[in-house]
Amino acid sequence: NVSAAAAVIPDEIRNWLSGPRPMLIDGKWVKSVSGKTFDVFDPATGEKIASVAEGDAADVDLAVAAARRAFESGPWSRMTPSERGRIIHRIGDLILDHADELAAIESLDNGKPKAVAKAADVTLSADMFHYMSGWATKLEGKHIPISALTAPGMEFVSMTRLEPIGVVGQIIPWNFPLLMAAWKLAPALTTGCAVVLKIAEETPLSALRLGELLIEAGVPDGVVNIVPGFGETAGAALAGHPGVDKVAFTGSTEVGRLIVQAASRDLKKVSLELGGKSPNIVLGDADPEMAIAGATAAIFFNHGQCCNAGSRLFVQRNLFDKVVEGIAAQAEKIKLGHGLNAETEMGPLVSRVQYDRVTGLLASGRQEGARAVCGGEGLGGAGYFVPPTVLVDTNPGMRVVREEIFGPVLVATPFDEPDDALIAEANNTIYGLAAGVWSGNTGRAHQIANRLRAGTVWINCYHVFDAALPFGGYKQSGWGREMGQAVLSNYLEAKAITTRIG
Ligand code: TXE
Repeated sequence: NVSAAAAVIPDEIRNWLSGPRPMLIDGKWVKSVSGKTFDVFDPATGEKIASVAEGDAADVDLAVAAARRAFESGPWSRMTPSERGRIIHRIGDLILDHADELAAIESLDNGKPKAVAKAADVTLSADMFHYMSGWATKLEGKHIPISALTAPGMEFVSMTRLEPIGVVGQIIPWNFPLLMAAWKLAPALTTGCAVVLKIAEETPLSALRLGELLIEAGVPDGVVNIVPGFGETAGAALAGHPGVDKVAFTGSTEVGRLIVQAASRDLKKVSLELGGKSPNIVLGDADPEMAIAGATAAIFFNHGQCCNAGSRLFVQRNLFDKVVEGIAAQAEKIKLGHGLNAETEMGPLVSRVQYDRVTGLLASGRQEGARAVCGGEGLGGAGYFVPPTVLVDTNPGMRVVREEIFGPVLVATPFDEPDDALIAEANNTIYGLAAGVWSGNTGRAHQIANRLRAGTVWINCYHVFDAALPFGGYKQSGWGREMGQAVLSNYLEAKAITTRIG
């Protein structure tokens, strides 16, 4: 079910990609200090589509210095909250004005269908800036009555003031390149921080285009610096840079540990959004058609390359065959192809490395005795296509059950009763990012939701994201929360000020 049609790259994007794309430092588009560039590939064909300035430690130094200047003495720190909020809101407007172009860039670079990029990635990115812009004027401290036991007879007024944490290093992955940039930049800008953003080497293009829109919106020079480059060079330099006050990272749990080590030298603040192996539980009283459609989307959306993908399906035995066959039937109808082709419903994985990782895990599943109800092997050829796969006959020790696959691969297991053993199995993972529960009995679903060790639980739905809702992980899925009011504390320091009044 793969469409062979060649993709047509829109002229404006072809022109934009015709020369090496520079990086953004101190409001200017510049080459890397080393003069080096790296190539970017279309994952549907394996062909080179662009070359991009390759940042490393020297560029990170310049970017951090620019951010420090902008934070300490630039117009940003003197701007009123309302002025800052208006600029952030304008970024959201500009993203919507350029929705079609951004979706096409995202599709070409990451592989996801353009219609999905437009409806999800671009729409949610704009909304993140719009939502966050409102908080710029609402970062309120408190007046706090104190007892001052060590100063009897004296009177005080005490208050807290919320201040930006300073210069922030942000490192993002390739699965939602524009949206991850928005999730990171919007709250940092709202709180008045200055940023160095290290974008993923697989997918640098949409965030570089976003950088142009930030300047157009009126973000002053140096407030946002965007450095494309590799993890071990640019990323590591940023995570350990003494001029950075806080590091915010989204990516693998393994690299999350390296970030913590690098940041620990000068005890930088760190927030992490890491991997997942999320349980999706279908109770015997669920509406089977709703559960089939929901579980299909839960795993196959974005080709399974979602940290919150519903990748471990537990179905009560009376519905197990029906639900698994239903998901497999839907999976077999999904049209694979180039993301820029209108009929494509699922694109390729992002890179050769990811293709090898996912197909390697599929091979381990086969060797350990898992059975593929549909899919099961990569398609080979120049593009990185893996068909939607459902595995059964698994056991809790298998690698495909334990490890985050980050591809379109579901493992499905039956259970007899929604009892303690089911909850224990659902929670039997080092991760704790998300979970789903499908049931006709909402009270029962809530009782299960309360016992799942995960930062997000969806009941009779999945992948419902909103800029107003906090998102993040329990256990090894991370530290802190993205989005909502909760993310603001990642970027703020609270200062207590006490004044003697008598
Ligand atoms: O992630 P990395 P990769 C998971 C998923 C996937 C696996 C590997 O399971 O299969 O990770 O993907 C930068 N210091 N997720 O290898 O390496 C890197 O340049 C500083 C889950 O692509 O974690 C990129 O910008 N930075 C995840 C970013 O880290 C470093 C999304 C993420 O890359 C670095 C992506 C270093 N030493 C993958 N090494 C999610 N939570 O959504 C790399 N980087």
